[in-house]
Amino acid sequence: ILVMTVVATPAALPPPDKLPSVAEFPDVLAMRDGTKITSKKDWEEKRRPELKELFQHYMYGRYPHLTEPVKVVVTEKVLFEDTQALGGAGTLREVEVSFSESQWPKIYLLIATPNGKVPAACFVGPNFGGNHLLTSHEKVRIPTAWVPANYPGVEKGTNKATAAGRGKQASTWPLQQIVEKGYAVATFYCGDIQPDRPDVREGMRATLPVYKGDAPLDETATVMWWAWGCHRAVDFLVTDKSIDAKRLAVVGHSRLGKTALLAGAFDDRIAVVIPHQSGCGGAGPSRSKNEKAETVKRITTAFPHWFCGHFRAFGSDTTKIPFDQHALVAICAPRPVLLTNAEDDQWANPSGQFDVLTAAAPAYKLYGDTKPVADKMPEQGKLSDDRLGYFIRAGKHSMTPDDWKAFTQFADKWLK
Ligand code: GTR
Repeated sequence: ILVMTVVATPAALPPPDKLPSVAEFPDVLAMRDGTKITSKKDWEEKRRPELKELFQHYMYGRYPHLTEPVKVVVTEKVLFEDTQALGGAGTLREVEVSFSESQWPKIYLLIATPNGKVPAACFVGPNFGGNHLLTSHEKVRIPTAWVPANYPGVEKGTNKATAAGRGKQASTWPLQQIVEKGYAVATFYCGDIQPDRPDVREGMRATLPVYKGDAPLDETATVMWWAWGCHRAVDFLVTDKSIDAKRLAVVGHSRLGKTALLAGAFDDRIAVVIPHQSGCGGAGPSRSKNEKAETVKRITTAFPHWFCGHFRAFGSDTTKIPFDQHALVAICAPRPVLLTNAEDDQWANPSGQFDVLTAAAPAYKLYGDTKPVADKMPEQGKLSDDRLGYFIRAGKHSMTPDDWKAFTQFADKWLK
């Protein structure tokens, strides 16, 4: 499988403190020089590339391995396949995906496909602690990479996953429920691409140069690495005959929801984008009116590695950010995006996320959808399945079988 060689051209952009202050969301259709975009053509040729450049430079860091033309060749090996898994409803397998550069870490895709219903539309996304947490199937590989200490079955003091974790988070990616709805699902451990900790040249970050002083302020940050990993999973899925390459939906929860949105924005092969409770740095606005929500200052302090150095520099003055998160949603246009939330999870800013959808709508209108988003936030438990969709349920910060009901219901409209 051979993948693109795009060369990014870092533009001369001012440092964060030299940018003009804009109190509201910057107009998604206005270029930095003030030119207003009125056609799909100019959006695609001018504003969309400008936004992609701005998001790399000021927030997520550069899209990996494009500054030099590097070929990302992916090869795969099936580690196991069980055609009678998931109560007989599906086939479960795990595929080892490796890259052309042999020193790069591998990813391990756990794939469930609905028996008798292939090629199937497929949900794809990273998981937090390893594939083995999502099923008790004993063939599923235990990660060997660093895993966070607070996950089930992780050995004390060593950050090593063990078999004691098998199936302990099965409700977060309910494989059987998904295949019973006729969908395939593919997931991988995010830490195989990039372990979730700062300042260590490990995972894919080990492929970056080591600097004597500080790293460049637009160096690829962890959320961008994870999004890149999603794209590498997509590289495999589009070649697999049990998957319908035209019907892929990217899903992720929380920090991995931020990842899902970025992955969708930067890869047009992804047909539907579902960031779940993604909050600040994802579908939550940086210019927030919700006082209970996480702020840019807070997130860049607590998780300095998720975003690039420039983003940290905005600190408490988010008015200088030359975009807001509506622009990341807009980059996905005209592809459907579903933002899902929970009432008790104000930290992820559910109402701010609805504002983000509304502010992204002008880009979608360029594609002829005259009403891409609901007039107001839908009531609890009721899916708004517009092209810019929204769902909020009761309860807390988690990804549950009920959330997956909303995801598959949205997919029933946009991927069937
Ligand atoms: C929190 C963080 C959120 C969200 C969450 C998660 O601590 O503040 O932005 O990413 O972690 O990933 O569960």
